[in-house]
Amino acid sequence: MVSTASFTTTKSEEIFAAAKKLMPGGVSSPVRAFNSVGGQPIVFDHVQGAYIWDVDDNKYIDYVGTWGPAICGHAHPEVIGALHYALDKGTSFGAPSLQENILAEMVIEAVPSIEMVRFVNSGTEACMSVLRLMRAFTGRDKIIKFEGCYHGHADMFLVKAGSGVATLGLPDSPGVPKATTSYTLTAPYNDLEAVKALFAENPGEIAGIIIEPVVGNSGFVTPDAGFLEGLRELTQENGALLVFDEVMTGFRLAYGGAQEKFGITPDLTTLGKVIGGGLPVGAYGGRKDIMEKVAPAGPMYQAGTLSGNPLAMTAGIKTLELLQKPGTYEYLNQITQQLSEGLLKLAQETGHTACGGYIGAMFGLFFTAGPVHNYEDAKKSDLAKFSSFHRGMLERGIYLAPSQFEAGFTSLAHTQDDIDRTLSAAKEVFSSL
Ligand code: KE4
Repeated sequence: MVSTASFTTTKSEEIFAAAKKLMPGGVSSPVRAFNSVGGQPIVFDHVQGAYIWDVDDNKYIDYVGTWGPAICGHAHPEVIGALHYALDKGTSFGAPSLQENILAEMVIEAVPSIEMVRFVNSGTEACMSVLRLMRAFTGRDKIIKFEGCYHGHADMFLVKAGSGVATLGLPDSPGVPKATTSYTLTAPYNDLEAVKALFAENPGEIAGIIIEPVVGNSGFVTPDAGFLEGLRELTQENGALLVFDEVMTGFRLAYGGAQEKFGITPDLTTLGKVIGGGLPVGAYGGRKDIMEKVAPAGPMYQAGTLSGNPLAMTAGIKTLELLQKPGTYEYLNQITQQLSEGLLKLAQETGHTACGGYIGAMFGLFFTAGPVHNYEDAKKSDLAKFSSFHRGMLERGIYLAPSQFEAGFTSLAHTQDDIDRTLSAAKEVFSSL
């Protein structure tokens, strides 16, 4: 156990101070700046398995996992080994490669809705491309998203978005023309009546719905019974498409993602994070009749210099091979259940009001009685207490997502001892709050 007295972040402070002069907020992505939890962001030196070492040589048990990709553990020797081999053959071709076929076959075989797939370089790119495809296929312009869900930073999604937008308390983002978001309709998560009303108010104009089937960007929020099924029926009744944004849940809740877990088949799915094994990959895929609209098979244009690059494909292939091993999701579910239920039990035993849960290798905790059904509920939780909890855990060598509006991630590298150590740190912190 790290002793809080010895916890120093001198080098992190120096490096981060310099970073702020070079890059906006000192980061390459806003949530990393710790703005919502306060205190000194940790500058990483290296990662391995379930662990992080910072530039001051503090070691942490990591529950962010670079926001999802590290589900097999950081720097998995088999992924690194495969990359060394691939590196000697070049870093990018800008031309077809066998690796793209292999990863495409694995994704198609794994994800129930995907008959054909296109690789891109991020979840944002996957979501913005799938939005264009929804519109191209239906000939309609309007879409429905849910408050507190995050589908990357493309203009049309920056409406009541979650993740870093929520973390920074941004109403939305400047620089996004009203015209761009005028076709983006929103509803509260888990509110089927609100969605029905939107279809009634916009007959024949809604291309489809895009949703996080389990939300990780308002904190961890699960769909109420019947909600996803209701969306599937509503979209079919209205000639609209249903898109599951599984950038976060894909290969994390089950090998076939949330759609396998819940038995709902969307028309299109977006992926990212895990399928890149830590290198930049996003993907969108689904029904063949829809995907064949995508250039050059069809007229809907989307392109990318580094899309499908052999290094990222290699890391993705090896990662999915590792996830295919028998017992993977039973293990992930078991350790995540122990962690999630252990945190809730300790919070309540130490007099804190808390709620939360887990599915597969994803979990969340709110300081409120709950249940948290949507973003409005999440915002009512005790954000100040979350910040103190985050800081206390960090000082004890436990690295949690630096925002209440994010989810936590476990990996195959987390051991029983890691979970036990995390819970004993949490007991100390809860008792100190
Ligand atoms: P990227 O462009 O960051 O690869 O993916 C965007 C995205 C799309 N859809 C969902 C459901 C997502 O969770 C994300 C990105 N997730 C955030 C964490 N909540 C990435 C971390 C960050 O923004 O720094």
